[in-house]
Amino acid sequence: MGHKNKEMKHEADRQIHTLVLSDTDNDLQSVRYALWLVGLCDRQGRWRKGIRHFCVIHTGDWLNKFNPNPEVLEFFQSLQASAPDSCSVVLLVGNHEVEILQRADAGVRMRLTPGHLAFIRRQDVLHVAGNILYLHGYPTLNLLALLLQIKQEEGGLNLFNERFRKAFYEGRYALFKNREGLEMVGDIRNVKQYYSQERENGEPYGVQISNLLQQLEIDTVIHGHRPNVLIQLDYEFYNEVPGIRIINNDNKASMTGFGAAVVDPQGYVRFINPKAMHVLGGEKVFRTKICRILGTGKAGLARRLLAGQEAVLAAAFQSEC
Ligand SMILES: [Mn+2]
Repeated sequence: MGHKNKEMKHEADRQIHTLVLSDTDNDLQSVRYALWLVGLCDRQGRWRKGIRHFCVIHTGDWLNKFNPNPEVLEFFQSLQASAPDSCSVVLLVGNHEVEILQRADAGVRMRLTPGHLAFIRRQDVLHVAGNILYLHGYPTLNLLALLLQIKQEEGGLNLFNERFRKAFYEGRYALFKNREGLEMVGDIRNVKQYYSQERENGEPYGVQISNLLQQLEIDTVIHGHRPNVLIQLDYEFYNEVPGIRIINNDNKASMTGFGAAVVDPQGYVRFINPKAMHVLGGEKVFRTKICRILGTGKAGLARRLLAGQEAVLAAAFQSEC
């Protein structure tokens, strides 16, 4: 890629707003609601006309692991396929999706067809945009060491996703069949203990992970997997993984009604949840404000909120949510 193209691509990256959903666990209602609330879709979950430069990322566990609902899978499939130009839908696999594939592989009967399972296998394990890493659970040493190796080989993220697919879905390294597979998507049993344990040189895993992330030029991790009551958790494990902002976006949306994070083109993160809505004065006001920030409001999908107003709203979001 030439220098000019690179710059243009960078420019395009910066204009993209991102909606992050997590752990919706077969619950379509909370997904449709969040998509409507930010002005991306109508009530039925169909893209509104005129939407540009938006990325929807689901950090995994879109399905229930014991009873995956084909309708839910097909909804995401169609959201992805019908995304307008300059928009995309990234569906990351969580441990639910991995476990569904494992169970199907073991011959367990479920409502998903081979076509549905093939759709899951085509989705990615992680996503990097700018200085943000999106994945289902917590970054592990294995995952980051592999990423760094690929980066040093000038392979880029596509190669990683390709490698992951081969390793897990084609069973090449047999990771798919055991616990290591789930650890790759960040499903660690005791995270605090994991980040606190020391390597042979006496350095805790968390510090090593922080170093690896910095070498990868990543300073923010957005993930789900571990439920929080009502609101998202910001600066999680900041003592254990210093210098890295880890955002846990799982606010148990299927129980609380809705939850999401919005990342603006400058990398500023806002949280959307029932508490934020309450603080800001209810659904109508909340939706209007969000849509104005995102440029998805009725007043014209092109116009953006004045800088001063945005700062006020940003402060409210930060202190309360
Ligand atoms: Mn999970």
